[in-house]
Amino acid sequence: MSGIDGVHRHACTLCEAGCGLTITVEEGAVTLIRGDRDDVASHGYLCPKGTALKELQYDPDRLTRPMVREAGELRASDTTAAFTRIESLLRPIIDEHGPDSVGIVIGNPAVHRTGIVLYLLDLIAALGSRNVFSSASLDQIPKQTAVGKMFGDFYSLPVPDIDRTDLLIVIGANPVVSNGSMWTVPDAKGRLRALRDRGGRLVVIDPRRSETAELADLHLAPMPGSDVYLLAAMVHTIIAEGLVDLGAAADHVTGFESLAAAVAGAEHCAESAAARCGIDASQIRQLARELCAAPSAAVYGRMGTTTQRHGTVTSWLIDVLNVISGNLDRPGGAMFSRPPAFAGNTSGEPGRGDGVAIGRYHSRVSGIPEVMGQLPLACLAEEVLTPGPGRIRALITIGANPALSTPDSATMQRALASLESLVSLDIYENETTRYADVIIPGPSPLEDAHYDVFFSQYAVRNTARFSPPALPAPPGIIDDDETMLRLIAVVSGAGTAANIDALDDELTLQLLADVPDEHRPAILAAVAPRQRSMRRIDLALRSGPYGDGFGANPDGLTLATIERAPSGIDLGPLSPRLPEVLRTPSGRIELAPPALIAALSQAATDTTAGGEFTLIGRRHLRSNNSWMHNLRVLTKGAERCTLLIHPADAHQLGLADGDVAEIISDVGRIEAPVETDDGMRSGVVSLPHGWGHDLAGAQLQVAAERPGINMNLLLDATLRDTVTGTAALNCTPVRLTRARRNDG
Ligand SMILES: Nc1nc2c(c(=O)[nH]1)N[C@H]1C(S)=C(S)[C@@H](COP(=O)(O)OP(=O)(O)OC[C@H]3O[C@@H](n4cnc5c(=O)[nH]c(N)nc54)[C@H](O)[C@@H]3O)O[C@H]1N2
Ligand SMILES: Nc1nc2c(c(=O)[nH]1)N[C@H]1C(S)=C(S)[C@@H](COP(=O)(O)OP(=O)(O)OC[C@H]3O[C@@H](n4cnc5c(=O)[nH]c(N)nc54)[C@H](O)[C@@H]3O)O[C@H]1N2
Ligand code: SF4
Ligand SMILES: [Mo]
Repeated sequence: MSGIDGVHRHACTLCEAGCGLTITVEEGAVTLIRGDRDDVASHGYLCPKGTALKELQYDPDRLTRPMVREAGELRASDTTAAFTRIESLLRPIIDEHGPDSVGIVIGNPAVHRTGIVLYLLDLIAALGSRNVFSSASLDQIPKQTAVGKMFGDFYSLPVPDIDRTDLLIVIGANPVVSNGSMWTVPDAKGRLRALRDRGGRLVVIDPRRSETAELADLHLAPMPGSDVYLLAAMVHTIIAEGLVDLGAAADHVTGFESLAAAVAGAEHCAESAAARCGIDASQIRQLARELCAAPSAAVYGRMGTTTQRHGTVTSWLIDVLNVISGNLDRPGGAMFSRPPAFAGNTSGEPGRGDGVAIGRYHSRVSGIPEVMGQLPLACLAEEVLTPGPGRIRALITIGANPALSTPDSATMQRALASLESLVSLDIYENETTRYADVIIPGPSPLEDAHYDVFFSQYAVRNTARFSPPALPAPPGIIDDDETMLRLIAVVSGAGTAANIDALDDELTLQLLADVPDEHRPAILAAVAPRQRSMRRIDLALRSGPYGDGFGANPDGLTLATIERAPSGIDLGPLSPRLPEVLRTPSGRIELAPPALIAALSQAATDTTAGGEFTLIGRRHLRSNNSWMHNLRVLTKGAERCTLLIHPADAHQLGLADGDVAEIISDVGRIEAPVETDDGMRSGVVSLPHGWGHDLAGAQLQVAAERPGINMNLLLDATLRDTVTGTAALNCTPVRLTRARRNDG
């Protein structure tokens, strides 16, 4: 027996769905992980990655001590020595070359770690560097920019009300595999099936017949990168045919005339789009009419639409369609969540705000505008490798693996190797952290307390849930919030000896800057029993839209109330939020932001030539970006890092299943096994990302057995979204040849 034996409830923090888990611990060890049937959001669903948290917990390669480089080798060390080293590495660089000489790279897992997320802005402010990069700029910043301009907040993103909709149009997303992104929708597959069972329709627009398209009533396969034309033609059709119905948005919209003028031209009619997309004009028109005729409908787009040369414009047109078909903010349409904490659109003056600004500064080498205080990750390597004042000399990576995740990874790896110092918060010694001088590992997902700061903002139902740690962390590990506070102390010059509790008090007071002086003592007293992240969660919940207002609303939420409900508290279905959700200076939905109108006309004249084939990406249910390949329970079975190609294309090239193809782009060449798939659009090929675990120095025993190949070696880091500079990951021109025959 052990004191931790029993059944614990905890959120899975591996992806945005955040499924509720039950974790059985016997004799101090995890014996079983299942879906929590009582969970208010996921109702017992979990995917194979959730169960694999058990293998992650006991993975011998997972770091359980800080690592510090000594005599050229990373060796297990302790927290004091690690921070002393970090100070001696970073402070002299900051003192001599200024804060911009140290960059921060925030990766995907970081946004799932509460203790990291809640202190990121403090770390960035303490360092004072403009060179902040995150996986958001390999991913979603085009969408955030579009909604920011339309609704006034980068996080005000309408999501399909999937459980009530009559028609769902999914563009460039594969929620059956991804379980939703910027759309918190655990068990997306079950919900899509339920939609069809109740007579609703699912339309999927994707160059590949994805796992989601397999479930659809209609699958349209456009050329990659052509969605902007397809969507503009739908807007054109709806306006030209007099089908516009602004619905709930009618009294809250501005810019309709400019929008109508921008799409009126012949270049945006269905015939023009058909030629560029490779889809019949009649199908484009039909879909536009269907969208307007449905009792309720929602249009949703993700990676396939954001990581494109016209990603921001495409993302904007998706919500334009939601608005002009009368589906914004109506049940069954595209609705705004009302999360219990941390949302910009539930604080400040309802219905009006400062809006968003982008381009407050620009990247040094390519002059790319800042968005949300970040620069595109696709610009990181050039910022390290290009000499001159302001060059990045040192990096702090936080749950990020740019060596595999960024386009043109060969150049990225060269950049990492050339750094004067690299400090990594990470749980593995892998392709990126093998270059590190210091690695600070945090607790495993099951050893960590969790509150979902970001993804509750895009949820299909409003809920509140908190997970205390299910397991104790190893003795050599400190909580992520302590790591962040110590790092803040070091980069700000306060030093390793600083009192981090006093520092935390000071930073917490800054969070209350808008609160009148006379109210602060009572608020601080109310949350005083809590420390660090827990105090911030309590503060946010209590001042949030369902909060107890520190006593003003005694039945309202506090951290204590959600602690008493380990499977979460249901706060109800999505409900209309117009106009109070808006934070634009006009107090209206900006249907035609000038920068997006200009970018649309730029898209219309884009003549960028394609290649022989266009390479796109894909994900698999048993894989999670670049880092879960060290868990045999997930990687066993058929080879997944394969090149998907239409059988007719393969035949023409003399390629058969199992042959090895050489794939050549302007940037690199790689070899990958061929898998024919009649669900691929002809002329388009697909590879998954996050593979290539054969690099010397990485300590990933299992992953190295089946390393796969890194598709990012082929991608051009200068292929970027026209508005935000976000990497265009899904449209690389490539050539193919047969490298080797399948010899069995
Ligand atoms: N070609 C192509 N490239 C892509 C994509 C694509 O579709 N195609 N997708 C892009 C997208 S959307 C994203 S979000 C990025 C993701 O890429 P990254 O942001 O690099 O994220 P991951 O690959 O998920 O993992 C990054 C690191 O986090 C570490 N890690 C895991 N768990 C923890 C933890 O609990 N604590 C800490 N401190 N570290 C942890 C892992 O060991 C790993 O080193 O990749 C992008 N790259
Ligand atoms: N199992 C699993 N789940 C994950 C992840 C994972 O690695 N594994 N990663 C997580 C992360 S970080 C993210 S950001 C999300 C991503 O979530 P999604 O966006 O749902 O996932 P993707 O698989 O990238 O889906 C993109 C789809 O776009 C299609 N596509 C590519 N180019 C185009 C195009 O030009 N036009 C159109 N219309 N479609 C195109 C691709 O064929 C693919 O089916 O998933 C998250 N969930
Ligand atoms: S879908 Fe899978 S990985 Fe994502 S939260 Fe649920 S169990 Fe975890
Ligand atoms: Mo992502």
